[in-house]
Amino acid sequence: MKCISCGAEYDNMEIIYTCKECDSLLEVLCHAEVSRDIFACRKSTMWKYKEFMPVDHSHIVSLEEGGTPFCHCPQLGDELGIDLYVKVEGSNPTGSFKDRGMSVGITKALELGVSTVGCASTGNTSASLAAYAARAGLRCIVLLPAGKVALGKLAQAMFHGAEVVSVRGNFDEALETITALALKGELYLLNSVNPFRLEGQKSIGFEIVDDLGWKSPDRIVLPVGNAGNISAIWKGIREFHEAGFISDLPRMTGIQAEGAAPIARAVAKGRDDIVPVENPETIATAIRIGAPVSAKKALRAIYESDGMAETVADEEILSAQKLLARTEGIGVEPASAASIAGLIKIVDAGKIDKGEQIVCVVTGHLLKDPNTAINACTKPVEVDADVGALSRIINPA
Ligand code: AN7
Repeated sequence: MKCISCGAEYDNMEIIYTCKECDSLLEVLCHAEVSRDIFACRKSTMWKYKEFMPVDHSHIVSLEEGGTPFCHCPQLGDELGIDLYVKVEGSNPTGSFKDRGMSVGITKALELGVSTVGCASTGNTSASLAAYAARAGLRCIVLLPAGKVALGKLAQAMFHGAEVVSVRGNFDEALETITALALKGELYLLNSVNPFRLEGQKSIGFEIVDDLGWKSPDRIVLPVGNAGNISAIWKGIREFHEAGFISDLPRMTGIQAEGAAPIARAVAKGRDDIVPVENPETIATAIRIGAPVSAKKALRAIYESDGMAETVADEEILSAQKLLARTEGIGVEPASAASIAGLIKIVDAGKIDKGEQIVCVVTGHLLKDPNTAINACTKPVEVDADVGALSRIINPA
């Protein structure tokens, strides 16, 4: 592992989350001498790219995550004047992209011989960690901001047997608390500050360029909360570029909710650090985060790739969520729809070229947050089981 700021290096078997010299973020160094042809005959999971997964391969903990649908979206794309693809991360085993990070993270936990894992979470991280910890037979502790976690995610964390603790406070406060516990050695922290999480999530970048026939799209657009995923995807893309598998690079475009947008605000000012948002608020509870841990890596990804960041209002998120569901049949949770909402906003503002090939990463499944989905619709009409009555309802006039 290497510090992204001062370059200090650490052994991969050391349990450490930030640099001991300067407290900055760590990344796992990864380099593989292989030909991309070896991937072709393998099963379509993220372990297809196992040479680029720097953990012990003798006891991989996997639910066959990755290999998610890569849907061309011509209806919505034509409307926007672009060539649009959507990477559907809701199709992972627990319904979000977090499974990629947890497969590597829990494999690493076994390699290190720890017995207890934990995280703070806006929901999806806890759902995923609970499932993978169950599979590995590890004790699992999750801290959730009280009253601010979507129902499906809470159900998953509880049902997979995690010890769920509701914290009076927001995600940032919960993360600070559990990090302190991890530093005391009471559990192995599997939030995305743990660089092994990002090693799994970088496979989204691998799959996108593989799906496109070893070509980079012009742009990758995704929601940004704690900022791990945008950092991970950029790391993956750069690794495949350095390996010579692709010759071009995408522009990384991060979308945040208006009420929780420290990274977008930093980019707007051209800064390379953030001012945390004290009381983040958005209907997209997954990205209701004010002090993104991986901000430094995310800003680097955006600037290095000549990308951009944008903010979207809750109403824009909800209308994009419905639009994607009703024009393309793809159901995503509100945070994921932020990528579509942001894309629409930057197209409308003329900030991107017509005809660009764009991949939106939609990070979590619609069913994660059933309450928001139901509240966005009108109540079903109730009718007796009678043909005449039903006829009058479907053909009023
Ligand atoms: C659906 O579960 O932070 O920028 O604790 O669930 O890598 O944080 C979730 C984040 C986007 C943001 N979309 O990704 C958690 C958590 C969905 C998410 C994000 C999350 P990052």
